[in-house]
Amino acid sequence: MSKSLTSPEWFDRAQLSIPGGVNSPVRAFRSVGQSPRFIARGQGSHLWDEEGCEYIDFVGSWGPLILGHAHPVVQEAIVKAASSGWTYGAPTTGEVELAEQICRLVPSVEKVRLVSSGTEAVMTAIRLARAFTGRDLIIKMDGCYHGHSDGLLVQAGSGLLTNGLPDSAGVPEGYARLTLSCPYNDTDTLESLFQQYPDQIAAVIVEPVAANMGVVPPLPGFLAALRRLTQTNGALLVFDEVITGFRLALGGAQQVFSVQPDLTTFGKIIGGGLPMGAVGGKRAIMDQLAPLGPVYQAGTLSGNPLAVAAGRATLAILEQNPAIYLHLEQQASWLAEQIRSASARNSIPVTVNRCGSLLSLFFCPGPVNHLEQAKTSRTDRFSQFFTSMLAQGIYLPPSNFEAWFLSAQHSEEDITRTAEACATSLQELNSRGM
Ligand code: HOZ
Repeated sequence: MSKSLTSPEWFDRAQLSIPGGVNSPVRAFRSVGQSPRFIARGQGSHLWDEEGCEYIDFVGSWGPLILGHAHPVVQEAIVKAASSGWTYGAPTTGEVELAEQICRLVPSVEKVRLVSSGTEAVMTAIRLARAFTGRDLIIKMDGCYHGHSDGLLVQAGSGLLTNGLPDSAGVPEGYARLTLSCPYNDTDTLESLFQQYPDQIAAVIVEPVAANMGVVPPLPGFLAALRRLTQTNGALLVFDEVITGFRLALGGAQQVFSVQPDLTTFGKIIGGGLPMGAVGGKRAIMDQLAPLGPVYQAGTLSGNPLAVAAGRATLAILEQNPAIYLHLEQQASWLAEQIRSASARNSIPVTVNRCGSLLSLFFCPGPVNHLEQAKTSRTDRFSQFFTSMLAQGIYLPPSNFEAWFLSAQHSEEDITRTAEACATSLQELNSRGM
């Protein structure tokens, strides 16, 4: 029998056939000076790598797994759907029921189009906004990440921020010039952009809770100001709820902060961990989409039956168990408090930002309300912290600028062990004089 490979050996092998050895840059562990763990299995809140090491998982596939790994009800829904075939390129009843479910749960959404990823959802939202308003410019917030389409990589968060890239090669300059960028939580700059470009701005797109430069919640009144300024200036407001949708509440961040956008993009949780995205919003805007209207959008696997089955099962469980949100809130808030007190005990200045079950830790005194403040985090400290946490069996996102995701399966024991590991890691930083 051939000897099984370790994760580093798999990584060496992967780099021969996959650029950088990974199929998405955020998986590469580069910024934390390690090589990625190759995952063999996930169950509930835990992961096992190829070497059989067990971890408490706070990545959760970067957000979709609010119910944890291999939830039996979701698994059964996928298996049942697969037993009838898995793609037809023709409508299915499940798509209609999922669309109805989304429209019911998110009041600003009157119609929804299913696509295969958050990136696609955002591309479609921007195209719709341009067609609907007859304008070309869009405004995005520095440090927000809206997928990897041309035009949305300007001052973007996530892997670009982790790797120190201001934008991406290969995006024509003329195209990037159509994207104006504005600091998050800065209403004055936004107002002046509207003054500078009157009647030219099609949309403002924002993560209502930024979660790709670490977690940065909106300051009181920020989202309401976006709503007011877009309305006054004839632009659309697009909430990218790919991360926050169905995570902060059934109605997403827009429910939590009581601000209704014109368009919303979804991903992650709506597919229950299978590839799925969606764009939804007001009927008059959504009806611009082909085949009704002139805005073209299409996809061979859009509304894929397996993804629809996983998404419907996930949303149904969340809808039937609203206590999940309270549980997540309590677990995450307790963990955040524990990290804050461990940081004080060890004299390592840390800012823990949190919103619901999303949290992240910046190695700076804070506050962290926008990208420039996020960038003051001591990423060298984060790397040490990450390495120590991994050694203690805690699998965090391998970047200082990605959110930690809690799931409904994280037990009290998981959270207590994680808090203890954080305290140990901070103590190690202190004793190394870092
Ligand atoms: N958007 C996620 C990171 N913030 C994960 C997707 C990816 O880039 O792999």
